[in-house]
Order: sequence, then structure tokens, then C-alpha cells
Amino acid sequence: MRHILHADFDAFYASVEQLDRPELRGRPVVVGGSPETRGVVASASYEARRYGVHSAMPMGRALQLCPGAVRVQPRFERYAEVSRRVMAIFRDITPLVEPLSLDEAYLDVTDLVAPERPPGQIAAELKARVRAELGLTISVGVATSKSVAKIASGMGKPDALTIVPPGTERQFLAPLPTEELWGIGPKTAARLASEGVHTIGDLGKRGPEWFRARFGRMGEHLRLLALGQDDRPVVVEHETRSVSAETTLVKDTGDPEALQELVSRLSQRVASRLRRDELQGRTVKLKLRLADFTTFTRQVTLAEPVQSSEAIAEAASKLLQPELRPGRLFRLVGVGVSGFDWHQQEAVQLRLGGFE
Ligand code: TTP
Ligand code: CA
Repeated sequence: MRHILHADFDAFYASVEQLDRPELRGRPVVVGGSPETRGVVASASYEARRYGVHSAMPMGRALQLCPGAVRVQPRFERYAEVSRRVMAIFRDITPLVEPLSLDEAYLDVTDLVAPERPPGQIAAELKARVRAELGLTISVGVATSKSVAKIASGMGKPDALTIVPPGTERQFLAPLPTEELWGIGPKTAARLASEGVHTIGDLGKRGPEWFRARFGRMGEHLRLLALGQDDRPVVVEHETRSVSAETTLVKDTGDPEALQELVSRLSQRVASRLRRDELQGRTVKLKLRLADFTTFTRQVTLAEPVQSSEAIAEAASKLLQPELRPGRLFRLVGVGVSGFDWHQQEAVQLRLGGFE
């Protein structure tokens, strides 16, 4: 049996701002672009959340809901530095650390567990160290798998510690909405609800055939997740440096609409692989090959890591626009995402290297 922790900073960007600017502590803080620039909330302090403010909300709306909130412009370099420091604390506890983003990681602590040091205590020690050394709070979920640990870490935030004892995974998951499960988004949840499947417990009662009919190849994985079974290991060195998809056209084309449409399709393919591997990257790359086989790439490094097909397609389309000229024909289009959060160095190497 394994013991996995999922650790996640509470209101990450906002908490870092409150740490660095003591006058903001205890006050509603929203980090993100200004309403004038049509900014959105990247992170809201828990004081601001009481007013209904949340991530991804337009900043104008957030300040309407909570006029007393202080808006702070994001400082990504600073957040990356705090991230490096917290990951160093995690790695000091165990080398088996898998960062998911700047503020989240899985830790496999199986080998540290002893009768006098149960997994919950290791988690409590971790929280105490992060608080003492960084002045910030994390929420931690403790379970026998990644999936259950991640769901547990989201409960009772902020500054929470949620332990799911071995053997109680199914019970723990049963009352939760299906959307809590990895791979089930709002659309799928709505579709399931129309079939009377609202909770993970409802899902857990369905058989393998039911899952296969609805989710295809992913069905069995999802069925096991609903039952609290997930044997995906904590992966220390992420081999993936770039996720990309490309297509050679049957017939060379310069038609802007056809090319845009292709970029969207490729972005969807890249996004679904990123989702599957729980990756998000900052660098979006467009690869183009002209009718005469000249091949080149254009790339942009974004302020925020992306995972969704819309965000990837938006960035890739912006790269495509300036390349479109009357009479210029393309024979291949590729879209890729790289610059994954946790390995800054790998990201740099990639920028220097070629398209994978
Ligand atoms: P989250 O962990 O989703 O959010 P959080 O840490 O602010 O709050 P909590 O975990 O307590 O619910 O995201 C981590 C950081 O990633 C967040 O502080 C800012 C950034 N982020 C965005 O920039 N845009 C977003 O839409 C989201 C969700 C997060
Ligand atoms: Ca967080």
C-alpha cells in the first residue's frame, strides 16, 4: 500500500502578496489585471472569497462584489521563487516529489511511514515547516492514491489537513459531485446528471460496460477512480518536455479559414494530452512548412501556463496571423506546448532546441 500526499498553497498569489505586504493581511486581496485592461482574477484571498469573488472572474465584477478589495498586479517571478522554495522543502522530506504546477505537488511518503510516524503526521510536519520557513499555509490531502489525495487536499481549505484512512476511499468519495473526479468537466457532469448520476457514489454503482459506452477507452480508468482506485505512480522526472501535434495537408493551402480551423483542431489534440498528463505549459509554438518545404516555428511565452484548447488555439492563431499572405501556401501545420512549470531548466533547453 502507498501513502501519497497532495499539497497545495492556499490562495497562492494572493497569500504571497499578503506575506510581502503586511498591510494587506486580513484584508480582501485580488491578484490580476486591472478592469480597464479587462483583467481577470488570478487569485483571490479568502477574505475576498467571502464576497463571492473567485479565480477567472472578470476583475470589474470582482471589485463590484467586493469594493473594499485591494487589487494587486501579479508578480510571476516572485511566485516562481516561492514555488522553488516550497518544492525544495518537499524534496527535503522525500525525493519522490511530482510538481503539478507552481503551487501544487504530489509526494510519495510510503517509505517514511512508521508506527510512530503515520502519514497524517508527516503531513502535519510538512505544513508546519512550510509555515515556519515560508510564512505561508498549504492544504494537504493524505490518501493511498494521487486521485484521492488531490480531492482531499481541496477540502476544508484554507490551512486544512484531510486524511482518508486506507480502506475508506470509496466512502469518502461517494457523496462528492462527479465533477470532483479527474477527467469530468462541467459538460460531462451535466450529461451524467441528466442520467441521474450526480455523485461519485452514483458512478461507483455502474458497471464496466456502462463506463465503456460513455467514456470509451478512458472508461475503465474512470470507473476505478470512482471506486477510489488509482495506481498512477508519483513521477519524479517528467520526461515530457513538449506536447505537440502536427498534420501534413493533403493539398497545400493558404486559406486563412482552413488554417485557423486546423490550428483549433491541433490545439484540441494537444490540450487533451496535456489534460491526460496533468500538464500545463507557458510556451505555445506553431510549426509551419511551406509548399517549398521551408520549415520554421514561431513561439510565444505567456505570463500564465495554459492547458485548455481555447487558450492554446488563441495563442497559436496569433502566431499564425502574421504568416498569412496572399499566395503563400502551407503544407504542414503543428501546434505544441512546452515550458512546463516545474522544470525551468528544461523549458530553457527547449527554447534553445528544436520542435519535438
Ligand atoms: P489554485 O490552486 O487554483 O488557486 P489558489 O491557490 O489561488 O487558491 P486555493 O488553492 O486556495 O483555492 O491556483 C494557484 C495559482 O494559479 C493561483 O494563486 C493563481 C494561478 N491561477 C491563475 O492565474 N488563474 C486561474 O484561473 C487559476 C485557477 C489559478
Ligand atoms: Ca492553490
